[in-house]
Amino acid sequence: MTPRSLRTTLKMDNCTKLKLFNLLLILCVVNFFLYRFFANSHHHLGTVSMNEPGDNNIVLEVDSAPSIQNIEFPSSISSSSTHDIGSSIREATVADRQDPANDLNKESATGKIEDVQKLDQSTDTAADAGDEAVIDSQSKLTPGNQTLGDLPNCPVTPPGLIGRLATFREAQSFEEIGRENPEVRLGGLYTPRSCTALHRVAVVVPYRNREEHLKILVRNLHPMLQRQQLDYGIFIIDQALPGRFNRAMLMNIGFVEAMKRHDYQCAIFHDVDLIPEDDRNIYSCPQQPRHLSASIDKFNYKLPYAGIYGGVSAINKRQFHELNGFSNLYFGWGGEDDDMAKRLSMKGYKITRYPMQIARYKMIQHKHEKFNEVNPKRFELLRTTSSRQPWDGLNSLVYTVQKVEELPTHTRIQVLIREEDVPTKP
Ligand code: UD2
Ligand code: MN
Repeated sequence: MTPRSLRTTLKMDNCTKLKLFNLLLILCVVNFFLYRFFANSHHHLGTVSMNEPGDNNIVLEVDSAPSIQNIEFPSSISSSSTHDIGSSIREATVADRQDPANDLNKESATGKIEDVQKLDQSTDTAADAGDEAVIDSQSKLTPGNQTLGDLPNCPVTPPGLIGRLATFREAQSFEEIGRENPEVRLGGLYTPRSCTALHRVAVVVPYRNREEHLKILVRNLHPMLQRQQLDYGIFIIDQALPGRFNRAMLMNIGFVEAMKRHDYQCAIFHDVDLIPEDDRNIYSCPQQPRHLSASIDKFNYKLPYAGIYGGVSAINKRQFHELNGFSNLYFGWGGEDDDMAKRLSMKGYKITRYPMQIARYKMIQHKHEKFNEVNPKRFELLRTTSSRQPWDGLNSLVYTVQKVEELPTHTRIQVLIREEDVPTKP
């Protein structure tokens, strides 16, 4: 090859290389857009109607858009070999950014994040600065205004989490469960000893005559909530006979009674028969209302409808006041949770959820009780949610506390509700 022809070959090569490079660049850009397009269409839940068995469709927007982030997986979780950690899909919220559960956007020892789904793209309507009910990481207050001196704040990701849990499915006495949890104080109260909790949480359980369920619930909850390093109390609001059961009103009462006793930042409303299966399902105070029991065995670990808000839910104090709590008018089974979902949407809040792999619960099998028969008026009531909201709720509560008991595992508040005393008009 002469020097001249060599030069031509080299020149040709450079030219081809440039063309190839350009082609690759174009392919990369096209690929990027294609990926974004498919990721979006895969995760968009869109508008879904809430189909209660029977009729009545309430349309609720569940907004979502994906985003992928890289966060390292905490060693406490990745090192667990005995438990199934589940997958990493997470319906995170923008407002969750400061939330301990936010650090759970991760997967296995590789630290790889497959998917982070945002359910809540909102502009933090609820996360206003100065929201005292949201994480108050500087606070040294504990229930009862105890000062914990110079304890550091608890870490955002509790170090002792296990992941998927082997749930207890049998009951012992409350005393025995208390002995199993020696750091839980009388009344079912707990404050972490080594650090100042980031969240002060009242767990409120609407209740009547389900002692076996209650024993199983508190046996499962106490170890989990302690590992989550929360400052919490468990309040059982026990509706005395006679009268039809009113779950929503009991939750209103539980909220008021718990807040009277301690300086809680939020409430977690908890059905007695739902047993959490994963301790990464953190019972922290959310910035947007959170539906915790998204994934229940009874529903094959699928969301029955997008706007479902029954089972276990969390809301901060200020928002609950703003909503005027739950309606007091739902006597008997059904509708009260959908009424709350409508209140939330009316006020511009969005229901947020943890990923289905984490928000898992077992429901203890049961029959419907005699005094909790399906409420035939529920659909009629649901049509007037927005007009009732200003006067039907926390500001129209009428009840009598009959008895307060501080047990080793919980505070039991027995209340009498008289259906005829509950205001039905403004
Ligand atoms: C669904 C909802 C529940 C509620 C209810 C309609 C889920 C997972 N659960 O539950 O939150 O909206 O429908 O009202 O979406 N209870 C007693 N004693 C009674 C009756 C009820 O303690 O005699 C309490 C207990 O905490 C129970 C809860 O009320 O878990 C809900 O009642 P349910 O379990 O009979 O109703 P279920 O499972 O259909
Ligand atoms: Mn149930």
